[in-house]
Amino acid sequence: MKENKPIYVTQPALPPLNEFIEYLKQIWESKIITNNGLFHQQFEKALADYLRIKYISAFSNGTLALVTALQALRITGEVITTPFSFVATTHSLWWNNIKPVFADIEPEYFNLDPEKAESAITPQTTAIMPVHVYGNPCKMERFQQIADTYGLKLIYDAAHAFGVTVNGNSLLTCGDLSVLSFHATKVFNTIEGGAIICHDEKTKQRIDFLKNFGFANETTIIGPGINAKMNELQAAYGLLQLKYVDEYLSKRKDIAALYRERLKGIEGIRFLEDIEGVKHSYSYFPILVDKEKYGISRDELYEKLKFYNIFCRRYFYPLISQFPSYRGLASAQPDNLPVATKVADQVVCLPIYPDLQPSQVSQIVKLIR
Ligand code: T4K
Repeated sequence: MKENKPIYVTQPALPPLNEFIEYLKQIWESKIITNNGLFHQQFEKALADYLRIKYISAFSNGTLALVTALQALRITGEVITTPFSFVATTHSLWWNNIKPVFADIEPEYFNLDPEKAESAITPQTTAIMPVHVYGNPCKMERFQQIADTYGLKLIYDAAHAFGVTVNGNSLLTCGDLSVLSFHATKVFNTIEGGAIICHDEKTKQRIDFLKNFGFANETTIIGPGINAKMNELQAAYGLLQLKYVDEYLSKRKDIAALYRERLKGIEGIRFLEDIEGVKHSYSYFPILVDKEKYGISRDELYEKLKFYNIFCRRYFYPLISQFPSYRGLASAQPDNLPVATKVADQVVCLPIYPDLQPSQVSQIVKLIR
């Protein structure tokens, strides 16, 4: 039966409106609506506490946070990155006039393969930018080892990894910088938003200057900063969201468990399992469709579900390396990226969000079966 109400790949979790109105009243009262106001300051502190990290700078979105992270570390030349991500990862390099060098991903969790990244290092390489795809942690120890050996910076795109811990430690403590996204489609949203996590006061100060046009004070500009500040409405909304995020994460965990239980044993459908010692974010629920075994292709399944008003997304197809701005690069050629090419052709993300009902999961799985 065709679903009447469309089911989208995600739907933002919103905090109770009446609670938000109380915050809005305070903003209307103070008339401070942006530029490091009280809620912005409180939000950064509350985020640092929640994420168990020391230094965080809130941003208007994750893309500008990525662009600024590269600026903050003065990255130039070539940066090794993954083709299997949202296009903003590589766009942030483009905006900094940095040449992206794509290396292949691992078949298990689809993150940048450290060994392939190491092989791609040239005298022009200054940094590696892996992504914790779907919130699954990269091989962080190995990346750090490579970065230390070759004297490279390590910037993680952690857009999908809000709240993820490994053996109780936040993965945001790894590398030189990590970047979060708080976009509407993310586990934790501030409508639009993002953040950079760093490990010392000086770096945070530089990042804070850069996100505010480069202003160090009224008359000193440290460089060509950008305007990437989070406003007071977003920060207040974010403060409120922090009260509910554990509930959102726990509902997502239950939905993922239900999908796994129901999808088990379908020939040609593969899904990812949790990793021991990792607290996951359940940002996405990707499955891989093996046409030979399943009978129909990923695209045919995607279209079929769409026909029934279930709007999945093929994150991340096409690969970033296939877009016109990047496909001319030597590293973008498919024979350099066999694993990523295969995964991009087989992957589809099923709906997952806190308000998704078990009956809807059953309906989706029934169609897949
Ligand atoms: N790095 C990585 C690894 C990323 O994944 C992203 C963003 C970034 C960096 C950049 O961070 P931001 O600058 O965005 O903070 C979405 C998001 O726009 C994007 O934030 C996200 N990654 C990417 C993976 O997905 P689209 O084009 O698929 O979004 P859209 O508008 O089609 O939304 C998907 C579905 O969600 C819709 O069909 C319905 C639902 N939806 C969406 C919105 C915006 C709602 O129900 N309500 C909403 O307000 O890119």
